[in-house]
Amino acid sequence: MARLVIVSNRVSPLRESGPMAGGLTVALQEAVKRREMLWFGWSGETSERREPRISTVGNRTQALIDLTSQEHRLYYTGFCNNLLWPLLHYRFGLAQFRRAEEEGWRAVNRRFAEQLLPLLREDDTIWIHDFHLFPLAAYLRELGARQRIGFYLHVPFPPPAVFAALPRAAALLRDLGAIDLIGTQTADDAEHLSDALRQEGVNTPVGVFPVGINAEAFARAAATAALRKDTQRFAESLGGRKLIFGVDRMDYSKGLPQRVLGYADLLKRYPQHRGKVTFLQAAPISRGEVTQYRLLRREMDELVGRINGEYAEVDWVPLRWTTRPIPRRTLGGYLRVADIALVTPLRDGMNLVAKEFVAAQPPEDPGVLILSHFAGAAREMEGAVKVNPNDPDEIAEALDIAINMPLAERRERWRLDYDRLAAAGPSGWSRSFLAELNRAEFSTTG
Ligand code: ADQ
Repeated sequence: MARLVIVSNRVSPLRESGPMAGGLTVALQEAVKRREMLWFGWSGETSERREPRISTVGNRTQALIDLTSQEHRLYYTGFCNNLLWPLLHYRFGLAQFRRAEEEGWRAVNRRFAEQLLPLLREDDTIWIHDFHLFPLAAYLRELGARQRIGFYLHVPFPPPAVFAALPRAAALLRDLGAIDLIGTQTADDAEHLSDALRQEGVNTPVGVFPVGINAEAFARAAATAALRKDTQRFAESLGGRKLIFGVDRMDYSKGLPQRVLGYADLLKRYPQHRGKVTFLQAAPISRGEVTQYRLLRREMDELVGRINGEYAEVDWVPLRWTTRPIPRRTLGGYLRVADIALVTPLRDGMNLVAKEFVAAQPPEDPGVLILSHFAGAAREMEGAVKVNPNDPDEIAEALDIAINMPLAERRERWRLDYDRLAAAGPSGWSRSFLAELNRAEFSTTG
């Protein structure tokens, strides 16, 4: 089998097994398990060093490059986080465009291409990940790369009229013509992207490949984690109350303020639940160098303080709030202990937490998933209670329904979603993408 070359902004630690944090690396873990592969990307460090650091464990090689602090500011903080992220999540009101950042972003993509090229073999299959690296395939082709190149977009793609707000959007779309197959999370994303490409006369095929998880392995790990001392101590601290659980990167796409306001509405409109539930929201700080993220943190700190101030009893804290990351082996245990998962992004490519919650639940007494219509996962999770995440009242009503839901209905809903997750198999997503890429017409090399 040909070697697989993965290129992504960040690269997960070089380990042969064991779970890793972060949506993209979690998703890719299964893809790279047995195959010979090279993973190329940014080390996460800034320095003036140019040469990649190359290391190998078993059949996995990784090549990491440092960014200079200027590259980091223009490419990562600037163009990726201040512009593309909000734009792709339908929030162009938050997007800040600066031409110097666009140029810095292109320069880093060109540098990725130049430094990756000498590491390539003729029969490699190249798989590029996410919006950070939109123009990379075009630069690789410019330098003469003739390998098959796939691209996967982990985040949503908005309707073409929204995307057109981006200066030089047309040039970016034409760059995607260098790719042999593009994958998206949902049919909507694929349709939007295909329409935008068609308007520029670009014919790259776009297919739908929803990211999944290894449901059976996650279920086993969660069952083990639930027996650990820290999970047990946490479960005891709930004092028999129902646990509502939210866990996200601290990001404005995740709908956190609306979510805690929804919980406050529950306590106000359904006072019978006061003292009977605890809501734990974990949201580790992410992209702290971006102003919007700092503002969100302040807003959340204030909101949580106000809600607790209003509803707490001397022996009951309604809302537990932590901005510290939860170790992955513990997280599975918390997801198992939770009675309700509150997953309410305003926009999300997929959302793996929704899938992890379903996988972690005990089949004999499963909890309820409350899920935003605007997460890619909503297309697949038919058993979830769906909400419009913009409406705190609707979130409160969904919480009341979930708290009161009879066991038989919980089982029925959970079974529907778990079976679907498990049916995809441990590496269904990457396998189906790579198989399709293999079949894709090899237009670029003729
Ligand atoms: P993310 O935006 O990072 O991913 P998500 O899909 O939910 O979002 O993945 C987050 C991962 O990190 C999950 O595996 C979760 O368990 C873990 N995680 C989240 N909060 C954590 C915490 N407090 N402590 C420890 N672990 C935590 C991007 C896209 C998504 C898409 C994925 C994969 O934005 O829409 O689903 O890529 O394609």
